[in-house]
Amino acid sequence: MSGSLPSGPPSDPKPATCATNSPDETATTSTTTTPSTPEVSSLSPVQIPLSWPPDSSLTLDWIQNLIAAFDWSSKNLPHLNSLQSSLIDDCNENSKVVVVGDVHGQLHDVLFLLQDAGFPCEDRFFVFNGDYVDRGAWGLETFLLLLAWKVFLPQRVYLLRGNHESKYCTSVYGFEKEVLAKYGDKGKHVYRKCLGCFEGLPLASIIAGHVYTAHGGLFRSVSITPSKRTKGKKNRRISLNSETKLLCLGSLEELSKARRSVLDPPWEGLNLIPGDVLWSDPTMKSGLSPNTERGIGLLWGPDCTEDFLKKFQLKLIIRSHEGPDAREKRPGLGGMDEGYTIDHVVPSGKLITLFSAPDYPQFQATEDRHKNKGAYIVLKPPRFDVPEFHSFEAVTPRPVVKAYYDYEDVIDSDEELDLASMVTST
Ligand SMILES: [Mn+2]
Repeated sequence: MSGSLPSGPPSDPKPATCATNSPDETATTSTTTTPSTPEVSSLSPVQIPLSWPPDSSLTLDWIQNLIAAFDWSSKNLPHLNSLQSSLIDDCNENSKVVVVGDVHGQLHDVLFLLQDAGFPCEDRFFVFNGDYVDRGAWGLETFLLLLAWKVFLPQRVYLLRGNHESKYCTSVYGFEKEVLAKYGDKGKHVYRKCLGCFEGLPLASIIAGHVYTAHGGLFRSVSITPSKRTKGKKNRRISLNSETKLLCLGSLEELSKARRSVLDPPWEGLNLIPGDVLWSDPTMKSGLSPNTERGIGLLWGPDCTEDFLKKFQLKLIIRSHEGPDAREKRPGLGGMDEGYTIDHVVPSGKLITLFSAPDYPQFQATEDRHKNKGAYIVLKPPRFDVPEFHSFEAVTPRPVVKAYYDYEDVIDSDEELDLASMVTST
């Protein structure tokens, strides 16, 4: 990527294909895997610096080299510290869909997950549910690797947006500083390019017509209704459902019309759907209410899950966004020890929270770690609506590096969006 580097790891070619990467086909519906350090560094000779193929046609070899180069570099180079939805409807009887939750810059765990689930290929789709960067020290490598997979197999790899794919979050939780540290005088340019990518990421996906996935979850209706009292043009007022006491669930049509190209989703005004989709959380209390803990987005109850599933003939909602630290403060909802929770079970289906960063967060101020597992979900034909959970432990040891943010100060502040800071930073 920059500069010339010493020779890479020893050559030990071991070509990987879909077939050799397949997980155990006899896996039960819930498995736990204890990873050793992945063997990616021995996959092939590493070519560093990396260069974009002259004709822009990526190959499996190029991706393998990218994986090996990132893995090797993270362990051997000195650490620098200074729907809008995607409709995934071409699944067939041979397809599997792997859904992945928050990964937060934990590159080695992502490399393990890709090997354990098997690489994306003709018969294996991937839907990543956002929060690729921040907190962990390898957000840039993680995001670039996933982007490379997206470019290589655009119809098989789907990268949805998380709330951390924003200007505000990346300026507080480390990703901006990470990019500036890793790219030096080109850092600002690279960071701006990353923000441009974030703005373009889709907000949600519908898998095989049955499964809705989004980082935070459900969202409000923002349909504009003319006030009954005002018929004259002069006094014509609009009242938003969102600003009255009547918060109503939004429709997939409204989601598809929402303007997603915002550096930071607004928490007020007309364009509220992106903020809801990226920041909302489920609760056991009925109804829709403002998510006052976070300062943006909504809380929705089991009745809303049922309404949404039923109205759009869905069976499953898979969302992410809450790790073990967040779940400690959510009475009534399950803990994140296994990397997933089943939050709502209603007549039409289920709501699941999926979190794929094991032993999260990478940097913690206390010795008392959550030691949570991460998980990914595999959906299989014919209906793709019965989740098969795969839990996994963190890859150890992690390379020892310093954080790119002051984690002792902001460790809990993901709970509250600092609106004042957001105003000044945009
Ligand atoms: Mn999140």
